[in-house]
Amino acid sequence: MRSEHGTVVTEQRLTERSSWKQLMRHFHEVRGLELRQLFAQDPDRGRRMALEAAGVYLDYSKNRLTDETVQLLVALARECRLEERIEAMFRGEKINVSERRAVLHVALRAPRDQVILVDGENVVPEVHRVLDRMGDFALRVRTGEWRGHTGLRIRNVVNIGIGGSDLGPVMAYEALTPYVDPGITLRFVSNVDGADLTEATRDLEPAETLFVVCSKSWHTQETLTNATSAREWLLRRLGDRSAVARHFVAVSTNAEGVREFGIDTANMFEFWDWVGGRYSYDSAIGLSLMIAIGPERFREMLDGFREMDEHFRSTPLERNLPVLLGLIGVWYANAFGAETVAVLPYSRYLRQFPAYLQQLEMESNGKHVTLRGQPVDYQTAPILWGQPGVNGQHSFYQLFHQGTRLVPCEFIGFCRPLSPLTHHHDLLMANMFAQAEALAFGRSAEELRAAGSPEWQIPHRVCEGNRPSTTVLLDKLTPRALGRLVALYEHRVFTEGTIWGIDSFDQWGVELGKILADRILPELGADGALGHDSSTNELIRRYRRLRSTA
Ligand code: G6Q
Repeated sequence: MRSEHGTVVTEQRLTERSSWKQLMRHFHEVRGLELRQLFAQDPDRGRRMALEAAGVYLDYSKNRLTDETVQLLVALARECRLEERIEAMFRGEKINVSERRAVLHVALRAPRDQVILVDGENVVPEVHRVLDRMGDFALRVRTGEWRGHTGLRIRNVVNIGIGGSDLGPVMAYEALTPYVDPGITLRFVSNVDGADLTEATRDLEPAETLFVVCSKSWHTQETLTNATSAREWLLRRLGDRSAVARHFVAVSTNAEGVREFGIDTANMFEFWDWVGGRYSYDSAIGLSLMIAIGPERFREMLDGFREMDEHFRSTPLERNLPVLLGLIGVWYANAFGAETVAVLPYSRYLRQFPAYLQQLEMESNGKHVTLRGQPVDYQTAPILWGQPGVNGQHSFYQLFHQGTRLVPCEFIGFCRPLSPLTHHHDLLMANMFAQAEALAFGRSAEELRAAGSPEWQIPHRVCEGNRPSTTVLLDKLTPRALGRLVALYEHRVFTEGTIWGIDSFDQWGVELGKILADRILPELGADGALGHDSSTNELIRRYRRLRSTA
């Protein structure tokens, strides 16, 4: 059915759907199946249960599922109207119901000739106008045409922003380090902890530094505080207030706020309310990244996003990579009751990727009510975490292999390295493949005995196996590959959110803390009575005492 805003909304409780009930009955039949057994029964499983599209190879064979599981998951997706929801998003319908907004990050990478209407207006020409302006500005900085107030070339770019205005650019900058212009130093300031700005600017020359202040709303206290302190830092060294115009640019939807702050709106790059913060780094929020890698590389990245968008929109659910990845997420969260998912990139350059995905998944799908505001009676987003593989092997992987919890793992690797030390790459990838194999098949008491293990040690050494994992394999980490990978996960989150029937595009949960912090801030420097709970009151009192003696 359709809501008053024309949005398709779920009308039946997920747990009452026939496909859900069938899936859960099926779970009780297959929950005891062992991956060893499944692979032994079907020697072709590793080839059959893999998909390739838009340059991404997805091997889901080492998951605890059968062909029937996949069929039932797809049937569930159909009953939850996933196909219609995908179309609704691409058509610009207001599927973010709690904020009454369209969700159109896909328009950020649409080709120039595509038409996507929001409230009757085609947004694609605007997207390209801003992209062209960004490209022009990035080139001027990179070539030295845009100079600082004293005439010196810009050598440092500091991105100030938080949450969605930080995590994407940081992640992508780290991921694309080998493509970064070596003449430009890019730093990121997000935390309101003064140490962030102090450390980021410690060794920078103000006359050679450009600040890119990113805030969709231009109301975010952390960002505005950092931007104000950055302006003071600049003016302390350069003196002249007019220097701000050459050293500050803004990325925002709020022109008035930007003007009030003192940044010329001629140096403001816009985006729109239909781009969610955590889905925005391919908008103007990626300006600092574009300065670092250049507009051509940035556009290659957008091409990668678009390839995955097209695959997601046009491929039947059974062969759709983001859909499969999302459905497997639902299978573990709701059937097995897995609390977490570990994302393990075997690439140093993807070290920020788990942190980025954490926001994407947990802020999008960490919800407790359906689109119609009804409490859910099933789990929604898992706790997503992770860090680059190999290092983790020497740390927390022990729990994966022999701990008591089920942690579905997602391995991400590349066939070709970026480092000139190419001989390291085989070792890196051997480890990734070996971990997935070890998790799935383990090592039995018989195998240990045959290998000569002393009997008393065997219980400690046995690895039961049957630990599920999915492997995502790409050719090489390029801007295009990064775009494909990020879009894969964006649409995976969308798929899960659609099954759970929730609004993946709002984030009301972060509001409360902000409101309370605003209330507490003036209390910290005052003496008056406190009206919080006894714990908060006591913490504030103690802070007041020690703060005044500091
Ligand atoms: C992302 C969230 C949130 C947001 C930050 C920064 O989806 O909305 O992380 O990006 O709170 O907001 P501003 O860009 O408005 O400063």
